[in-house]
Amino acid sequence: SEPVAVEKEVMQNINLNNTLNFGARPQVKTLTSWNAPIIWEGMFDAKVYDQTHAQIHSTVALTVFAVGRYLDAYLKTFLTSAEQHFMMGLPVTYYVFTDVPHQVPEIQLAPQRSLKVIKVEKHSRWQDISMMRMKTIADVIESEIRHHFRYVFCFDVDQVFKGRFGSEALGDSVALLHAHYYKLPKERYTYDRNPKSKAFMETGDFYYHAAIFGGLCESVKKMADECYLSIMEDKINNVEALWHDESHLNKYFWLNKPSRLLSPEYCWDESIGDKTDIQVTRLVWAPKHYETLRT
Ligand code: 2GW
Ligand code: MN
Repeated sequence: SEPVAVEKEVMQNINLNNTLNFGARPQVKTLTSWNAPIIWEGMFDAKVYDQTHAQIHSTVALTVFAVGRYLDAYLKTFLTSAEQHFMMGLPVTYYVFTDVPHQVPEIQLAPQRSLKVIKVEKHSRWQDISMMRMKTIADVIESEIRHHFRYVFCFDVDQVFKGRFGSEALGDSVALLHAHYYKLPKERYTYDRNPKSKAFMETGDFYYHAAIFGGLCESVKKMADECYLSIMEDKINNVEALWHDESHLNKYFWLNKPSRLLSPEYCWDESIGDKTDIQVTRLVWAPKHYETLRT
């Protein structure tokens, strides 16, 4: 049946079964002002989520870009760790985008899981490597992913799965709270502040991290399309948003509220000293080697 209807049914059942316990984490915010849940460890019953999504045959595509030196530096660890922790029990296909397809490592995949390599160009500016992902993601959802998968999740490659990253993360439109900003006052959010950019915003709800976003194919397609359009309009006007695609993503989610938010447990930076809220690290930032990778 129609995907959006199916999704509503799933989420309704899950909420009816009362499996999101908003009071389980009194020290952190678990609900937004527009009533979207913010997922923290302890709030959900993993079994109920997994069973429900298995019953309605949820399927997930994961997109990841490994262009240039990022392939050797990060891809193998990203994929092998995803095989241990990402959406276990559900059919998953990895879409790896790279300029060097023959260098994609051989990974042992569990049953019902597969990997597809798609060749992309290597843009000469790293800002474009990052921003142009929006265009590629939109195109591949349209031409392929939406025909085979209900959900699509888009990841930076410079990270490692360490714990369950499961079906509780699935939702209509999913955004991630940035580990460095979730505790800071709004004045310190690094939104784009240049009125000439399409990403310009004066205030917002949260500071979202572009390292992970996802949702139903049609939601992610719409988001990627809009971000790409804004990025191109900026190029015509000779401006670039402060944090590139991430600035545009923040603007998009300000105007189009996500239906589900992931806590920083879903993308933690281990160099952050204050870990009091983090009961489980599901994914962590890989060490950066800017000197060697960004030259
Ligand atoms: C990126 C920056 C500098 C040099 C190289 C690259 C690069 C990025 C590259 O050579 N090859 C490549 O495949 N990428 C892809 O773009 C890769 O998937 C990587 O994870 C992603 C974003 O670049 P990254 O991870 O170095 O940037 P971060 O961790 O600072 O990312 C945040 O800000 C970015 C915009 O500046 C994006 O919004 C990103 O989604 C954010 O997490
Ligand atoms: Mn990154």
